[in-house]
Amino acid sequence: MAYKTLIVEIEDHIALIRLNRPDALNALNAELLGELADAVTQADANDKVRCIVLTGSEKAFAAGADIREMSTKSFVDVFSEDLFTRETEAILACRKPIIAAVSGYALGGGCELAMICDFIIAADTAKFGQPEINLGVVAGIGGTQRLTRFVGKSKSMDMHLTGRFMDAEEAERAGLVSRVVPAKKLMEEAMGAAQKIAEKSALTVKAVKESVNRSYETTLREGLLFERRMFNALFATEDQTEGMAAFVEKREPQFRDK
Ligand code: DAK
Repeated sequence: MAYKTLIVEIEDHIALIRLNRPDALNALNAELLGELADAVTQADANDKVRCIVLTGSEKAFAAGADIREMSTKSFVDVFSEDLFTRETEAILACRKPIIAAVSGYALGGGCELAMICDFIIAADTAKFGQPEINLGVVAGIGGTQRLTRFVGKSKSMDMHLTGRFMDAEEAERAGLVSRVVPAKKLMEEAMGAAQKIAEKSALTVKAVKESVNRSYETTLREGLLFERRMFNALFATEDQTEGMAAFVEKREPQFRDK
């Protein structure tokens, strides 16, 4: 499907989704989020895709929800529409890994979108922030909850209450991003990480994603039980037999997703 606000390319088992509203610094409007939910759902259903990379432009991953589009809405509008909920739920439902490759601004909904992804690789030019307070609102796509879990209460409060931006170095120190690389190397690094994931067993990749995400949803005791059961269950797969045999035989494993 051709999109108006996205560029999607699928190559070597990786779906690269690029947000493409350059005139608005990739601000998230209803059209873009609808298209993004569709693109992620399609990639999840496509057997050729094993990993997804989500990126923006050099200047902006996304500068937030589209303030112009939101500015005329009433309580009744946002409550009735349940603004952005369906779209973000669709992205969260994706069982394949999604890497956010962030260059430039990731603000408000843009920062929240990056946090919805499975991990964030940042260019050294990246700037993260939750400046909704300057607009008289709070974050609305999970920012108060997810940022707090990533960076802790103190820094999350600081970001949400002052609206200040955090640079890539601080974001890495705080645990928001997994790696920081020079801007020129961002896509090479993100695609390289996606390629590595694409070489693994797709079954095990899904198991890892479910298990790590479980740590956000449940108690430690329940999470540990879930992990143990997942570990046990993988012994029913050919890929576990192959992975361990390959190690013992000192060769590369040939995973078949079985
Ligand atoms: N929305 C709409 N347009 C935006 C935009 C945004 N968030 N950010 C930038 N633009 C547009 C600018 O209006 C400008 O358009 P023109 O005037 O050229 O037509 C163009 O992009 C270039 O921006 P600037 O000229 O401002 O560029 P600068 O380099 O000078 O500044 C900046 C870059 C990122 C610092 C600045 O644009 C900025 O402060 N942008 C707004 C950042 C922001 O406040 N983001 C948070 C938005 S609020 C909810 C769901 C979601 C949310 C809330 C509730 N529910 C489900 C309940 C989320 C809220 C948000 O994200």
